[in-house]
Amino acid sequence: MRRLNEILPADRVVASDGGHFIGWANTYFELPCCDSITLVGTAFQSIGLGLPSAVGVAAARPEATVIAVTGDGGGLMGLPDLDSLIRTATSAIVLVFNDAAYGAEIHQYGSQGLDQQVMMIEQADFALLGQALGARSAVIESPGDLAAVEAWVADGARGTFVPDLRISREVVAPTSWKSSRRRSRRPDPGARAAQGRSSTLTARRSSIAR
Ligand SMILES: Cc1ncc(C[n+]2csc(CCOP(=O)(O)OP(=O)(O)O)c2C)c(N)n1
Ligand SMILES: [Mg+2]
Repeated sequence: MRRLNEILPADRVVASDGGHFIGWANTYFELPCCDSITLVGTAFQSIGLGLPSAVGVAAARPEATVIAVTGDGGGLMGLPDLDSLIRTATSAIVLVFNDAAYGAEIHQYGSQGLDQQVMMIEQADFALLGQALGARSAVIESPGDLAAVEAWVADGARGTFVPDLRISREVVAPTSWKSSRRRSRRPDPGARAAQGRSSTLTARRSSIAR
């Protein structure tokens, strides 16, 4: 995410689905202004709305690069609007946090002993899906693979790029219910401050030129 923050155009606006990944964009991305991010998954408590919302954001802010953030679960639910985004956006990138699972369920409920089988998703290839619909795309398995995103930005960041971010299910976000419960049992002021920073809307004014 730090590397993507460096790579992506400074004039950016984020539309985020809900899921275990929910804290990453607002933690790591510098944003031009307080209205540069919409956490639609949080607002509606429903997954699957990230991609449709990105279509609206792209229509409203055609001069900016839209950063759509979704999981593989929510991304598959909103898949028809990946097509809408690719057909209509001037500049968009779809960050798919692909852990082949409903990760939030695993970390909240699977970790308490519930059967995780129903929380798994067969690995979907969002790079292929994006390509089939007319986007540029790449499977990203390590930071070095982000060179494909750099190349898209170097070409003017036009149209839509779909980086299929193959992530580990083992990494538990500090914003997750499980880790915040653990912290509340063993208070750690430093971690609490970090959680507060990442779980609130931290769309900070930054020195990024608009
Ligand atoms: C319509 C709907 N169904 C189910 C849920 C419960 N739910 C919240 S997060 C989540 C998992 C989302 O999976 P994914 O999009 O892959 O993101 P991940 O948690 O794996 O990062 C689910 C099923 C919900 N909020 N809305
Ligand atoms: Mg997932």
